Amino acid sequence: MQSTRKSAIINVIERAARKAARGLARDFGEVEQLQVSRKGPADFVTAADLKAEQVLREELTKARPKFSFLLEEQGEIAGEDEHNCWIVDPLDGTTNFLHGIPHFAISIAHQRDGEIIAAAVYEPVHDEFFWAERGIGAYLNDQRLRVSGRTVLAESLIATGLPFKGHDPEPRYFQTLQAMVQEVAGVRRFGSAALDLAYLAAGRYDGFWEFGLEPWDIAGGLLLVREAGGMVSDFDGRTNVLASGNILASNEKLHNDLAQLLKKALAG
Ligand code: 2AM
Ligand code: CA
Repeated sequence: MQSTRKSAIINVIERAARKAARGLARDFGEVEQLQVSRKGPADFVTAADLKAEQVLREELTKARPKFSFLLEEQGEIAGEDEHNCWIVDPLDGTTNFLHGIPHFAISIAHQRDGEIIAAAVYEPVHDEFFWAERGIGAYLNDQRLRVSGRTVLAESLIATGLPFKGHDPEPRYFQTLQAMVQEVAGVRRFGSAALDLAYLAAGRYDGFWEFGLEPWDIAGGLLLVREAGGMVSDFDGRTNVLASGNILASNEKLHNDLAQLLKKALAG
């Protein structure tokens, strides 16, 4: 298995992610106890999410004091350096976390002049640190990642995200879901877009599509997929998915078939 030495920027990202994850792991242990209380753990989880974001902001600022931020909870924070920005989701898969389901992650991406050039998605429960650097590759811990080699839709496992409460409903989503389930081996909805993309980069899933995601959900994962040899676009084939939030990602061989399937479903 090929391995590589992590660059300074990846080390910065890893240190911050691991520090924030220690707090999240402690809080995740508490969540289970709170399930039985009448109010449930909602406020507790909101506090855990905010705390993790604050740790990430502090750690990343310590290492790169001038960088700007786009944070899920605190929004945009202009730094002295407008060219370099951290795009951070402190807890992707919040609903899983809230219900005591061990499938959530921290996502951190370094964007320079609009391009994501370094990123990581860290899943603390299984200690899976997915990271990528532009032009260098994607890795899980120190193991090189490649997207799957599947070429046939009927054999492919495709991840997605369902519309959820509090978001504008996207009725066309169900047209795409209906078309997809008829053509592929299986569809999975695990509730963390960042991990969906990381798993795709690792060849566990063969494709992923979702409507209306936010930049922090996908900024880290899209570099993982691209550096693992996969393709990321919106449903019209454009590559700036951070702008639309509509995302189709897969290995190169399936991308066209999936794009056609979605196009047909959306037109129908
Ligand atoms: P979050 O956990 O950071 O909120 C899955 O569809 C994606 O949508 C996740 O990455 C998740 O990110 C986001 N999302 C926001 N609210 C959600 C909800 N109520 N249920 C499921 N996902 C939600
Ligand atoms: Ca998220």
